Amino acid sequence: MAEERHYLGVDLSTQQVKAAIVNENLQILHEVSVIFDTDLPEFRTQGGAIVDKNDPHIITAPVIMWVKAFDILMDRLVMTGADFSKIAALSGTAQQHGSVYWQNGAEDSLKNLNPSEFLHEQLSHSFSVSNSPIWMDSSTTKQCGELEMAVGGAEALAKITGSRGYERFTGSQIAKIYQTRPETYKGTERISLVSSFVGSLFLGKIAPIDISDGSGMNLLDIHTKTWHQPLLDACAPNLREKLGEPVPSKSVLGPISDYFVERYNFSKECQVVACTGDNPASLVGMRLDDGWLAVSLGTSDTVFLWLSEPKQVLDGHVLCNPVNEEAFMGLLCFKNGSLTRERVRNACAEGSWDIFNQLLGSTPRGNFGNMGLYYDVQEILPFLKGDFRYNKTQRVQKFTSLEVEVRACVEGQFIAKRVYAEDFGFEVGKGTKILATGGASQNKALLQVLADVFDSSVYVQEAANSAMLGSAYQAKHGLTGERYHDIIAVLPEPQKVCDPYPDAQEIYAPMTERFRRIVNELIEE
Ligand code: XUL
Repeated sequence: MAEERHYLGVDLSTQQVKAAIVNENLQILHEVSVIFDTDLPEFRTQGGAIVDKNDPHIITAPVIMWVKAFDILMDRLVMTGADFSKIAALSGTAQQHGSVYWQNGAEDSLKNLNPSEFLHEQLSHSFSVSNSPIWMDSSTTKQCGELEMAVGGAEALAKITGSRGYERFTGSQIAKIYQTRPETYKGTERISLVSSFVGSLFLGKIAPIDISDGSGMNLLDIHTKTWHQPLLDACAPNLREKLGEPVPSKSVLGPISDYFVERYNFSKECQVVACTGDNPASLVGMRLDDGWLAVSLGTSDTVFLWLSEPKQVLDGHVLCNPVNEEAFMGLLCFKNGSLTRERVRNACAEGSWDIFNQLLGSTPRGNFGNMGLYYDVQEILPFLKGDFRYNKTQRVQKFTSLEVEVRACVEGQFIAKRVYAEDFGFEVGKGTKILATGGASQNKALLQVLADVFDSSVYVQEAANSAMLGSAYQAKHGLTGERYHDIIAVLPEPQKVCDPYPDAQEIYAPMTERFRRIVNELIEE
């Protein structure tokens, strides 16, 4: 019967909720999605979010919209002919950092769901905060400062939790709710992350938070994998009880609730595996491993690293690794990705990628000593905005040719990634491999520069919906207890697209050092 076992993965992301059922070989059998703005227009979200009219820093999403989307999602899976009785295990993933506040008595409602009614009808009074703060919120600068102070500063907080205080992280969000709405906080039975909220719906009781998504809260000690009591105390009283104890990411939480058994014909034996954040789940979906670095080239560029040691950095995030409890993952978010590349393409290459690639190919590696940093919007890494151009010796207003500008943009973006990846302990050119994903990973000319800057071979693989698929793989991983490597071995190998040129390190090692010096000078200015 082993070949009959299927696995379900659900991803509650910012704009939509998606689900896929895979077979034992991790091939997709069914895939559906519900888009919040268009499938649930009554909630009037934009991109799944609501920006506060009076304060644009406050960004939320209606929790009951997520529940309603869940009802629709299940019905859409039914319509595709999904046979839920074959699902041996399921797991979920969600946008990181957002929080869900369960009203006193909510767990009773979850335990006693009537299978002939929708979830949203039965859970409409289960939430003490109807609009959940999500990762786009940036209204908690004050509370971030308080959390940092509680442990002796930003560096100390980063050392304990893997990140300095970030507004979107859940600890400061909970602190703000406690400070501004103490009665609401008091009336809250439990607090979930969006991922553990997904798990709770399937489990029919409040699911624990997993350690990987838990490390996006500024509350978890990533070394001991337990809550850090002084940080809990700095947020709000009795927080430990409301959060529950965190669990390893591949924990089996228990069987699916009777609601799903009776309403959708799930097997009573179907197990729920802990749900996690979308970035940890993507690491699983991209089948990242030791020695690999994944670069996602999209609207914003994201770098994922597998870390054996929790390297302390002030910029970027260290999260507990979702597949190996001993390991960690590094996460770097760069806001200026595709849109900046497109701006330079439009200015220099008549809006054509072909011309852009020809210009890139007509300049040598190292760009005759020219370097550029281009930030259309306030960049996180480094914290700069504007264009900064340098020739061999000094800062200049303009470059002498369009091709120099094109290469400066691409090299500058990739050198920045190398700098911050090195801060995480990533050693280039030591047999390390780069996995390129996202829209721009189709462009081989860009990938050649990536290979040279990192002195590493670059690979690509089909990685669409990596978080959703990662959660389906994690369901199998959790249930079977098989080694992660064995589970993912059935997936097609990533394809190598470029090797670095032999002189790559000679050229880019000094440029990386120069980039560091330039950034330090600009930041001091
Ligand atoms: C990561 C982050 C985002 C969300 C998006 O720190 O805030 O990537 O997880 O869903």
